[in-house]
This record gives sequence, C-alpha cells and structure tokens, in this order.
Amino acid sequence: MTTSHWILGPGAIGRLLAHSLSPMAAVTLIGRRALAEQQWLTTPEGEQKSQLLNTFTVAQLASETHAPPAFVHITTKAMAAEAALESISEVIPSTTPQVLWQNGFLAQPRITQVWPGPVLCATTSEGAYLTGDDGVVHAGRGATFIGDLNNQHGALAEALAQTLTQAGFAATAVDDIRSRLWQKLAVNAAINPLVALHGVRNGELREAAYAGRVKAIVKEVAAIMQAEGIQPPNGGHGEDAWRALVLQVVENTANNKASMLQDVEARRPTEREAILGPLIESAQHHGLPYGVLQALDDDIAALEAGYSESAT
Ligand code: KPL
Repeated sequence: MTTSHWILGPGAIGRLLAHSLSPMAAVTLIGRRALAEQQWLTTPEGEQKSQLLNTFTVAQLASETHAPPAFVHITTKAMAAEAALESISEVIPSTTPQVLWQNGFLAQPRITQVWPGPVLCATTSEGAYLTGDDGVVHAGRGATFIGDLNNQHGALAEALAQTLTQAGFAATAVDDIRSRLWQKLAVNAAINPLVALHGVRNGELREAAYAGRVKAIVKEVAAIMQAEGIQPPNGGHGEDAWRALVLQVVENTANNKASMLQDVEARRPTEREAILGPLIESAQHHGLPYGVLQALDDDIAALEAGYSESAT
C-alpha cells in the first residue's frame, strides 16, 4: 500500500517535501489559500522540474471525506503550527502521526503534550526558498534528523527517516532530537535577530563590527544550554564551542538571507517567540542573565510593531 503524506503549510520546506515524496507516495499539499497544481522545483544543480501536486485548501479538506493519512507534516512557521493542526484535527483520527518541522522550541513541546497520537520532530539543514506561488528553489542539500521528545516512537521515526531518505533527503532517526532542536535554536538565536535588525546577509557577522555582539549573545546562550543539559557542539567546551559553531554556520551560509531577515523584509511576523522565547524563559527559570537576548527580542518586536505603522 502506498503511504500517504499530508503536508500542511506550502512554504519552502513543505513544497520541497511535496516534490520529493510525490513520485513515491500519495501526497496532499494543504494551504489556507488555493495553490496552483503545477509546481516547479529548481534542484541544487540548477535543473528545473515541474510536477502536478495534489493541492487542497483547509476548507476543501473539511468539506470532503478522505482516507486518513499515514503522516501529517506540519511545515508552517513555528507560531502557526498549533492553529494549523487545529484546523485539520476534525478530519483526521487523533492517532495520526504528526511530524513537526518548525524552528525553535515552541510548537514541539506544546503539540507533543496535547496531541494524543505520535508526534515526531524534524530538524533539517536543507536550504530552500520560494519563488512565488508555483516555484521552490532547493538551494542546498543538508541533513535531516527525526525523533520524538519522549523517545517513545523510535520505530516510527526510523520508518519515516527511511521514506525520506528514499525521497532524496539524507534523513536519520535519532534519540536526542531535543538536544538537536536546542542546538539549532542556539545558532538561530545568535544569527537571525542580528542579521534581521541590521538587514545584512549572514556572512556580514564575520566582520569585526559584529564580533562583540555575537560574543555577548553566545555567552548568554552557552550558559542557558548548560543549564538545559545540552552538550556543547563537536565535543568542544562551553562558550568557545558554541561560538565556533555559530561562526562555522555563518561561514557556510555567508550568502544567505536568514529566515528572520526574509520575514522582516516581507513584513511577516518573525519566529522570535519560538527562538528567543524559550531561551529567555529558560534563563528566567534557572536564574541566568538574559539581558542581551531580551534586548534583541524587544528590538525585533519593535520592528514588527512598526510594520503596520509605516503601512498606514
Ligand atoms: O537557519 C537559519 C535561518 O536562516 O533560519 C540559518 C542557520 C541562520 C541560516 O540562514
């Protein structure tokens, strides 16, 4: 029997997943508004491929009966994930496995707590961006890790990792997804707010002008990671290891516009709540300093508040 995957959120990762899984599985790509069925993918090698994808709106889905999917992939932004699941929860059995692809650590613990069925979390370094309503560019290949926060669904994570690997993702099932999500969050916290506030590509953070700010952020983040029991990356020690990881990601993604900068440029809400929020909350919980992180959060919040003001 063909496995069926519903993909909720036709952003860059959602569409990349849909293109990748469609040749081997029954895929339904679901959005709030209608999407063209003919969708284009530009591969990392620059090849253009088009596919007819099975696209649905949430409203259409609710008005028809469907065979339950084997997996629902939620590929919305972090703060939209819970509402997205809510919007389809009436049309799927409550035992349906969910796969959460969000950045940060906001949606994952919340949905794990409330959804009766299995909840897997995925973290990926696949690079992709949209080129309008019918196109996605797969900019760079990366690695994907899958697991659940309570380590209760190892076999399911393994099965999904195999399917995704057949579909072209380098996916691995892991038993330390919580650490991996926090590691990514640490890197995102050091890069995304700064580049979004200054309107620069990631590589700019190599410049001396940013060194002090990166150091100050990493100092707070490293202490929080230690309190959360997250090991420093690559077998290194403390703050230096975290700074080395951040600088390595800055180097590897020098030409990228980070997701938070893209959100700010498009005047969309950013993922600050999912990235800076859990760090600030953890610092408060453990009695650690978080003044630098709080200032970044306030500055991004002010930037977002300014969207509507300058539009009027
Ligand atoms: O994940 C990223 C993002 O843009 O959200 C980084 C690692 C910062 C790369 O741009």
